[in-house]
Amino acid sequence: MAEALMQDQVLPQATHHDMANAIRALAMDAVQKAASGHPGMPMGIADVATVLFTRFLKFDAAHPEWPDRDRFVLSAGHGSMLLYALLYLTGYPDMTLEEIKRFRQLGSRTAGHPEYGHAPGIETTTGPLGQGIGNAVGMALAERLLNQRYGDEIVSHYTYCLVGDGCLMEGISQEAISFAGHLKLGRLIVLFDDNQISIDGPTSLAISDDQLERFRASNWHAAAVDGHDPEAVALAIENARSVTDRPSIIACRTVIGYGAPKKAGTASTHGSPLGAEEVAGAREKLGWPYEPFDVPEPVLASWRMAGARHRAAYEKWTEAAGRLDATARDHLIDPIAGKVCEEIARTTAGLKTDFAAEGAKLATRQSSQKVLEKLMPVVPNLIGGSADLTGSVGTLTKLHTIVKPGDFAGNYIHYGVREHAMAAAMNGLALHGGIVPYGGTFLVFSDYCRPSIRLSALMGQRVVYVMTHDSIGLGEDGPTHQPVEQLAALRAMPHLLVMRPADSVECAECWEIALLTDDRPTILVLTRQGVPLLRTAPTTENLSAKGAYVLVEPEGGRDVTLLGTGSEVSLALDAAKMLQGEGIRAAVVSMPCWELFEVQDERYRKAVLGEGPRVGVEAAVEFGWQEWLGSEGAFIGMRGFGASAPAPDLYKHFGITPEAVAAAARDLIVKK
Ligand SMILES: Cc1ncc(C[n+]2csc(CCOP(=O)(O)OP(=O)(O)O)c2C)c(N)n1
Repeated sequence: MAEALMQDQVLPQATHHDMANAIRALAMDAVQKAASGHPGMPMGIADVATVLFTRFLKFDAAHPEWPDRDRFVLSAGHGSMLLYALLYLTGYPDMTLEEIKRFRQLGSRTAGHPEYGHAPGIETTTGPLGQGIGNAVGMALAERLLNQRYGDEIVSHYTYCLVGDGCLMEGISQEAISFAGHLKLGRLIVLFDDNQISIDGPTSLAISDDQLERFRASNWHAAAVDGHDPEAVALAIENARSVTDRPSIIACRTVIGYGAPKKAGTASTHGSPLGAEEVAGAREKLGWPYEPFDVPEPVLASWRMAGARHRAAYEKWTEAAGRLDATARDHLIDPIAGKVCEEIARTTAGLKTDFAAEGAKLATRQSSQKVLEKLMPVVPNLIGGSADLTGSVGTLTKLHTIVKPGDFAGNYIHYGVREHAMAAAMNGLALHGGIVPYGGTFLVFSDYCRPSIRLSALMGQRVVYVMTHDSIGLGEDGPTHQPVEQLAALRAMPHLLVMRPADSVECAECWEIALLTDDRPTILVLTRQGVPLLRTAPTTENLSAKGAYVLVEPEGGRDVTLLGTGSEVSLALDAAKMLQGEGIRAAVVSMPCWELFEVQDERYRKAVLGEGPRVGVEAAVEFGWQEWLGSEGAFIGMRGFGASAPAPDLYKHFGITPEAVAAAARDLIVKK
């Protein structure tokens, strides 16, 4: 009822049709000017978007960072002009008409696909189809988790997600849908642009699913409407909002390129400019006689009213949030703010001392679990989980409680065997604010999450991936489970921190870095097998933060430098001891994080790497090691896939041994 009144306030001057046409016109004009882009989707879904943004979506364009705003995720990111038009029309200050005119140009806020951080109101980066719906599930989950902690006055909002046929064809959508239905995320409402067209033509070329039945089978409320009937759309959204124990999907039947006289309803409107003639024809057909980029004042004013209509709600919220204590308020945006940073550092320092005192041989996955157990009380809203490998990856501690369907008091999520959706949902959790997500699986299955990891990196989100069973060291499960190329592939990804700690002390240091780095994701690459403690006298300084450091410096200068990561650092140490017995002076360097080492100053890097010959050792492929070893160096590692056998046998079989490292060092010294 309250929403209906709002509608009256919003639309005194312009009709729904004109408001929707403003979106259509901006989309076709911007694509036409850029000579590239996707006009069809925004033109087709304009009616639905107008209903959503003028009658339902809780937001205040002047305060885009309002933590309790509804989230709108454009999963079908190719329809970016829809989002840009909406942001401009509703009055987001950074989305000017100039930006719309600079659609897809270098340095504009209006990139080809929506880029998180380019302008407020872009809630996530989308474009790779299906990712947005995964993010939306994470955001809707974040809302429920924080609602449970802060109450309705502070956190109570919806997540709306616009998907196309493409998003629903992607496999990740199945994982996300199934997970959201299981958790009973009633505040998640998916709007499906059911236009039955994709790039190749009609969707019937490739799919004949009953989409709504598919959602219903996963415990969703599902409805279908005519997406060009605003009242029907409004009623469907109203109904969806009243369903509190299930997420909802509304299939909105639309015509792609609506209004284009010849091309509407065809794939030709999907991803190319309509052409001058068709644009002129659309203007006529839609009854939009205005110049390109011209939105007449009454229409713009109505849109601007829509963008400001929740100002009072925003102010009420600000007042309520003002009554929270300052720390709680800060943590609503960033749980690792203020004192928490110091406490993390203090906790990891204490852990390092304890690990050193115990001197135990531990798998780094076990060390990680111990670190987590100590960090849990320090970091509010550190939300853990695993894709059905909880016991193996050490992501659960005795301090955790489990998030259950409809009950969000817990802080540990059983994501099920859904690695891809786990990673996409973690992006959503992080983007929402108020939560630091981490989640675990085996390193080899990073391939199953890679598209979402890439978006964590592109968006600079603090997501911590706990990836264990990191080499042939996992043993008997064999080559399907033994990563060999994943480290290289992950290191190739810009802006991602790949950390492979060598022992418990490094593990504590890497966790500290992961949590204190608020603008990029981290992958913690951890062993299944036990590794000895190497840092027997840990420094208070976080040595892993430099990416690589000298673990052993021989007296009297170096003959050779042995470089290793993770479980192979101890092999390098053993090799150094062997060489020492022969009078060869070998330094040992641990390299837990290449990306951090790369940005150290040249002097430090040179000092660590040494002048002489170098041998690298890592139970993975050589790709990338050339950077550290130079053309003269030697590498001991994997040259192909692994095998099924006990780990010690595999290390011998593949020649990744201290003897092999020592032999390579001798060879290099002789050659020199
Ligand atoms: C993962 C992924 N695969 C392929 C593409 C390329 N692509 C962009 S849009 C699209 C078709 C999408 O069809 P639909 O969702 O129906 O959008 P519409 O045609 O309605 O605009 C494809 C294949 C992509 N962006 N992401």
